[in-house]
Amino acid sequence: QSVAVVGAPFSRGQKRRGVEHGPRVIRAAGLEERLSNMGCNVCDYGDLSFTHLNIDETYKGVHFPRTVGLANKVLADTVSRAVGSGNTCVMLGGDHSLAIGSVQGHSQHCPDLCLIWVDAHADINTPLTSPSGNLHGQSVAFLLKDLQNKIPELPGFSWVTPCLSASDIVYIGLRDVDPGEHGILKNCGIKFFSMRDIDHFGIQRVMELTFDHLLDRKQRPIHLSFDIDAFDPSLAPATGTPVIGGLTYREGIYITEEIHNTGLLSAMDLVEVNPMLGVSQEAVGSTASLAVDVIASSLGQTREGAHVSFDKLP
Ligand code: DIR
Ligand code: MN
Ligand code: MN
Ligand code: MN
Repeated sequence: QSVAVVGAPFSRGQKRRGVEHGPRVIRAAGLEERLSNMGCNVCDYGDLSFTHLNIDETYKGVHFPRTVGLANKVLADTVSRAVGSGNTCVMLGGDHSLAIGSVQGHSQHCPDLCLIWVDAHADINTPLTSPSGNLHGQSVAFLLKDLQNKIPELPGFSWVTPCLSASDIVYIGLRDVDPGEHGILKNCGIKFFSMRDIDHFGIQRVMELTFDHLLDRKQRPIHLSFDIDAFDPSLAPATGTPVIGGLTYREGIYITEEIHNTGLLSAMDLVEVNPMLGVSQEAVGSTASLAVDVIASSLGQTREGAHVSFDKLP
């Protein structure tokens, strides 16, 4: 299979610098060699260059709306091109506001896509419910048709057209949800599996229920948006908003193995790796290497092993 890697060194969707170096450390952890060794045909789109506008005043409490809007437009065009050329697109963030452009660009070629959002956070605040004003905590709100009458028009966002219905989304791993977000999830009837639900059902049942919800009526392309802070901070320390009590390594990899096994993964994001927040070189290295494992597993690396045909054995 053909895989496009798109680096998105961008951090204005939140306040901590450093997450713009995510693509560099994920590449340095050996991403492309891993994918090539698995038999993927890797097409590297390089790192996008984003414009940081000098004048970008906070608007209705939202920080850097024009800069975030413009960066996401550039990303959307690139993801659209990558998917349109027949690739599975892998976007390396950068902060999670980049999912706006990634999902939007993906939906240009796959209008019936569904979204699996693996994260400690729901990222579904509107500009008016956001406690922080950070756009990385609002990405899903801009993509949801059901929420448009609750969202003020932001400068830089006029090109965004919401492409998802509430029933097209499943969350996995939630454990830090703001009151406004919880109201939106409940009110729109969005399917979510919090860490408590994973404790209750087990990850195997959670994945069955996820696919029942998204794929029961028809097969459709999957967009996986994976925030590294879904993992427990002991596994992914180098990230901006760690929350105790996260996914184990085995739960995280089970999620991506199951997504691969559907054969429907069409684009994915791996976001919020911030090498400036690791307390040591090892902390950064293990977080980046975990990111590589998540991507490789999403694209077909298995724990049970793989083989070439038996008659080619020496
Ligand atoms: C919080 C934090 N819900 C916010 N969100 C984060 O700012 O809206 N998302 N950290 O990854
Ligand atoms: Mn997130
Ligand atoms: Mn998060
Ligand atoms: Mn396969």
